[in-house]
Amino acid sequence: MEAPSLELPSKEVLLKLYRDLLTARRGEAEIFAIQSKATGRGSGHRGPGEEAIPIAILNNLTETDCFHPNFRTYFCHFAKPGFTLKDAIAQSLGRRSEHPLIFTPELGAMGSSGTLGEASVRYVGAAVANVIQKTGDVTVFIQGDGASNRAPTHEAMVVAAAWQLPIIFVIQNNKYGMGTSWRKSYNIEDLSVRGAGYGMPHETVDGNDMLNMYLVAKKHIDRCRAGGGPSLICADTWRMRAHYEGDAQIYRPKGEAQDWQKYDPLMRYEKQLMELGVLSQEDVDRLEAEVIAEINATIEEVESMAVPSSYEDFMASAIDGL
Ligand SMILES: Cc1ncc(C[n+]2csc(CCOP(=O)(O)OP(=O)(O)O)c2C)c(N)n1
Ligand SMILES: [Mg+2]
Repeated sequence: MEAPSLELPSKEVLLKLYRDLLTARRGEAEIFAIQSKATGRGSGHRGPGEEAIPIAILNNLTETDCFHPNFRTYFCHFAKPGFTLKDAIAQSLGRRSEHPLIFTPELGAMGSSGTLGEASVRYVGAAVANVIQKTGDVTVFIQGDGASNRAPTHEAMVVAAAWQLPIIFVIQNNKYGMGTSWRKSYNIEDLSVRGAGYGMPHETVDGNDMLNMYLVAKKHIDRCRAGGGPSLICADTWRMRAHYEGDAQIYRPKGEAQDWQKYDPLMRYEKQLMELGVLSQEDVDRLEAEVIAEINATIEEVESMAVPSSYEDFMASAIDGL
């Protein structure tokens, strides 16, 4: 693929990306603090530092496009048109949300699986349905570097390329699958080159560079929407935290995560917007206050909602729709 167009998105888009990135970072941290307090210990798979990948993609999708996130950055789903911050917070705090993130077919969330890799074939199915129904919608399927090594993913890519389906596969390469470095899992440097073997355009991008990630995602999504078929993007990032909170990370060189903080997409993007003259320090302070206020107000609203009595109750709006 050729380099993304150097044309800058409008100021409105640049600032929307910043606000979404900030909301994802602060929102996930608030939710984690509440969950830790409730359980008495930190747990969960956290993804700070990886948010620019889904945020860039979601800002290029429509309400009816299909989207599957990597589980680690699930919270970012609020940025998909049709979903809201309240949906993401309600789901994270175990309340019934209007649009369950995991399964709201009318907004392109077609379900997932705790068995990594399995969902890839499901989303190929969604792409087939979009072709048959001539919706013009595209599908973006993100998964981690570890999950991308699984057999269903390969089957999905073979079929997607053979049938030229409107689907984009994205590898969120944070360099680890649990305690195993990608160096021990792959004998290639650039994971995107696998696309050549399937017969689809492929590209590697710095997934911590918000603007470039947005431009690359836009290029592939526009191409796919115009009937150009599938492609594979490898978005490089870093897992800044443990696999799960509490994991002692004995498999990781000391200080590695701290070193990686200098590649933090939020800090980098903030600096870039300031250099472009799009953002001032006053804007940063104002947006920070606005985002925190919005998150706190939404948490308060969600915490006043009843706790579902069963899983069926929790998922009721999705199940009713079937
Ligand atoms: C088929 C399967 N094997 C193993 C697991 C256990 N498991 C959960 S998360 C994980 C690591 C996944 O790594 P990656 O896809 O790179 O995502 P990351 O955690 O880095 O975001 C593993 C092995 C699983 N859920 N499913
Ligand atoms: Mg990984």
